Amino acid sequence: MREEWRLFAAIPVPDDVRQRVAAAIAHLQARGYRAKWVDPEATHLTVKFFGSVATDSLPDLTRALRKSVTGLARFELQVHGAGAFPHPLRPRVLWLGIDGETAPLAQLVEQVERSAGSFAEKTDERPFHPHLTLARVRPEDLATLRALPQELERLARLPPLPFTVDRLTLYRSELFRSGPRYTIIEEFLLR
Ligand code: 2AM
Repeated sequence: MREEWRLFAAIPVPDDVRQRVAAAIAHLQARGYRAKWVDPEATHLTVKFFGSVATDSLPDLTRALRKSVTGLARFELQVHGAGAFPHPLRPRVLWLGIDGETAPLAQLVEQVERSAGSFAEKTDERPFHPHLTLARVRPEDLATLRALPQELERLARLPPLPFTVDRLTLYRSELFRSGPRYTIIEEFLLR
């Protein structure tokens, strides 16, 4: 049978950003919030989720991703802001926001979409909204998220935390009962 891997392309983040995610999670947990928290060590900024891709296509996909970063220089982003998808009053995903040099980020996203978008299992029509996921909210968690808009505002007031984007990484995601495990397939360095 032909093998398929669950793949996504993302920007890896440095230690201090992972620590910011861990601190935000600890803050919300201390409020008694329950949710499916991410492992802060696995934090990344998703650029493109491909879903299941035949392993036969990996050479073509990596070639397409390499092409998509060609000519792009490193840039600076910041962790800043916090929110919930689709809305703080109907939360399904809790996140920390991203700002800074969002123009080169948008260019990277556009070039990845143009070069490699056809490898995705499904097309995602939603506009790209850069974020670092903190948690996924299950229906049974909702009652624990007291005063969520106010808590998100509190997290949003933390000082912006800058980091450098110097690469795009192709990850494989394997889902286990204990949570997802991400492994690096290939890295594409920016200039
Ligand atoms: P996230 O960036 O909001 O956390 C690996 O699953 C990564 O791809 C996750 O970080 C996840 O979301 C992102 N992703 C985007 N679309 C997805 C989808 N339809 N299913 C699973 N993960 C998705």
